[in-house]
Amino acid sequence: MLIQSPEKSVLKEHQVTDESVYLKRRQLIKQMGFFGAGTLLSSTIANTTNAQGLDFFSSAPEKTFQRYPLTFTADGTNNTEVLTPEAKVTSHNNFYEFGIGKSDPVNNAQNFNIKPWQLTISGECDKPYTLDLDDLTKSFALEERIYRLRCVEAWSMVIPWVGFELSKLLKKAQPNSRAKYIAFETLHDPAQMPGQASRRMGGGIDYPYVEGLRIDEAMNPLTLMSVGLYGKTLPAQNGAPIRLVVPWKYGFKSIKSIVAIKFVEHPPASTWNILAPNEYGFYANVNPEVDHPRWSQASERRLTSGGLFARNRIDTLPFNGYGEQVAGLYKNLDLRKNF
Ligand SMILES: Nc1nc2c(c(=O)[nH]1)N[C@H]1C(S)=C(S)[C@@H](COP(=O)(O)O)O[C@H]1N2
Ligand SMILES: [Mo]
Repeated sequence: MLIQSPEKSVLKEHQVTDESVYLKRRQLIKQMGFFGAGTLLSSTIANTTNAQGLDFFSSAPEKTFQRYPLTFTADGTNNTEVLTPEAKVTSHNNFYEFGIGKSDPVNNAQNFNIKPWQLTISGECDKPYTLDLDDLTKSFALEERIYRLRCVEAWSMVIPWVGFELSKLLKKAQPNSRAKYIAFETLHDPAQMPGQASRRMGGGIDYPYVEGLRIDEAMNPLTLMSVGLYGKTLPAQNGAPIRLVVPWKYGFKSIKSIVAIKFVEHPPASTWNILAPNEYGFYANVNPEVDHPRWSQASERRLTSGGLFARNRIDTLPFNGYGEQVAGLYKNLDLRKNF
């Protein structure tokens, strides 16, 4: 397996042009007195401190977050990435458990109760285990990584996630030789998730939402378990308390509100593949050369702070711009057949 350090994808702090939005927010939070002891960001940003008011993180043993910035776009120009404003990231969502409209999740998930939470890691491994809510942020050192998120619907965002590498969680369970794939499952709780209680609201999906990765994809250093964004606990609509982020794949692979991770021998089912196998494959690698049957994947609308009439149409990059880190995983695969 090809492993390259995430440092390879470094985009320097100052190259994220709209960081001012982010920094001003942090400054504001600081002034509001939410920050207590501990270092939130290490290097280039002046030290701010961890949020006392946000017990999710203040209880984490590792208070030093690192920034893992982006690659440049492949054309090699001095193009710079713009962070999608937090308000956009947390109000324009796909989370069909809370409704199929883009603003349904933010409107319908506000009372989502994540206590208690249990994430079980099981299947083909020697040391299955369970993480409670507190463990999700305490068990592994948290990092900040800025990743592009490219939805199969041809829009994209740039999001500063907080989380840890999935590989750390997986290795702790000591997978055995039959562990070839990882199966993920979202919480099933129709009493809390109106989209699970009504087929109309939930888009006709048979819940729980499930997803899967090959084990080498899951072990890739880019693959993140996210417990936060913009330096704070993950909002319900973004998949609280813990979700997957696979930046080189279409967004639907990045399954939210996960309760089960299982090592399995055979390719696991994935929700959108079950629903429309000719439109959504198991791999779902971002690929500008393979169109969706109903629309082009050659370009995307980047959601930024631009107004209603901002065009923000950009070319879509192979593997969403992460080819250097992940193309090797697919050397022997026909990416047209395995879309
Ligand atoms: N459980 C679950 N996970 C999900 C979805 C969903 O409907 N249910 N939508 C997916 C899709 S299509 C996308 S684009 C991303 C969106 O993540 P965001 O709302 O945090 O931007 O979540 C993915 N994870
Ligand atoms: Mo998506």
